[in-house]
Amino acid sequence: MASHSSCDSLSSLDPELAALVRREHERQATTIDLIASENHVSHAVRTALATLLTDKYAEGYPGRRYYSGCGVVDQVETLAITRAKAVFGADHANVQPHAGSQANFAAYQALITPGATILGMDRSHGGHLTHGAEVNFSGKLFKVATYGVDRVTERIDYEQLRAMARQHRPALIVAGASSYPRIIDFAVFGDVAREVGALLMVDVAHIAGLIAGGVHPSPVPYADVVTGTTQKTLRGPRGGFILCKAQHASLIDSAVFPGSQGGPLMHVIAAKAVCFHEALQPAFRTYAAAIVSNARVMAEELAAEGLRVISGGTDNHLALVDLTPLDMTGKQAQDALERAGIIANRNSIPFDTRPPMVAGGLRVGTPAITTRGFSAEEVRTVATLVCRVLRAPTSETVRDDVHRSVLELCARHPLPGLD
Ligand code: DSN
Repeated sequence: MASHSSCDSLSSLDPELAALVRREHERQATTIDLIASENHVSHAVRTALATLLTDKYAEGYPGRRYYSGCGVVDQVETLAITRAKAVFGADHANVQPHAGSQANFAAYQALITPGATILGMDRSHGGHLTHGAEVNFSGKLFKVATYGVDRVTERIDYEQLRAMARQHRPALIVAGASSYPRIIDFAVFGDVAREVGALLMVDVAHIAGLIAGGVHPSPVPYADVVTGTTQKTLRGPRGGFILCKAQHASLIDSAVFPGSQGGPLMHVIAAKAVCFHEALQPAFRTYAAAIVSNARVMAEELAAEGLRVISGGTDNHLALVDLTPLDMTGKQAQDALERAGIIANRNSIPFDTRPPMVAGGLRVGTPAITTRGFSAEEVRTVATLVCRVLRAPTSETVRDDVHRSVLELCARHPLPGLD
């Protein structure tokens, strides 16, 4: 275990921290991770993250830096940019955003001004904080109108989207979600944006890997700007990126630096380059397809066990469960599952009556367990374990029984990328 934790040199220098890293390794190795936004990176990504590229200040962009000594990191960043463009077929890529929120902040800054109206997906229907939530900068800086899902189908109500766009005439429409289990029709978003003279930004943070792997349609042909993160389905380091059409390139670059960030994290950009390289390999298409088929199996089994799955299933990497028929909150479900060794998160569901900290739903995703190599049959077993816990959240017998099964499954699938 110790050597796998990349912690050997830390052990003597900083035993306190090394012990914490080991504990986190142990936790990940012995639990089943169903958090839809998490994944396990490859050894190559982790190696790039741990390089001395972290030492270098490189404000600016390749060939136009503010400090000297940037010849090598220029090539690192250019490699990441070239690969990102190849993965997504984009005109331009900026790989400097430290995270998805920073990518979104920069995109807004490039495209619109404070006080402008944005039209984004309601957070309880699946939208992200940065798509206009009032507690977030996006809700404070902009006037916000929202669209959501249809009450019956629980799929995006594209007619409502069009009606809201006509009514509010937003400067920018934001597509993309954190907890929406269905394919998003970016062509319709593009059409609505054109009709009302709005720009279109698509946040693909969750589905970037599915797009790269060819199992979700790409927004690149329709969107002015696409933002994303590398750590979720794309299975790279924590970080953001922005893709855009050529005409927005200079505004996007200026909005990232100097507009909203200082020196780029060159070690993370190096790891992004590795991640984009991995995403270009044929094996990544197989991985992306397996994420989706595993999520389908998960949703089917949860439904077969009698749970209400929002929208009746999934087309992507996640499923959402409505816990109200079980008279249980998302928080209670999350805590009960964690006690049994299953890590998932409470989540608001469409038309939720509970606050987000409590929430009426549970979000489950398959990127991490697919990376660990869980077969469809094992995913089915995981779903039945989830159901057992949700049906008897306070039973110690069920908890112990499920925990034993979790440990057996985890033992069969060691954490990847640690050799
Ligand atoms: N925290 C991410 C998620 O879990 O979806 C979104 O930022």
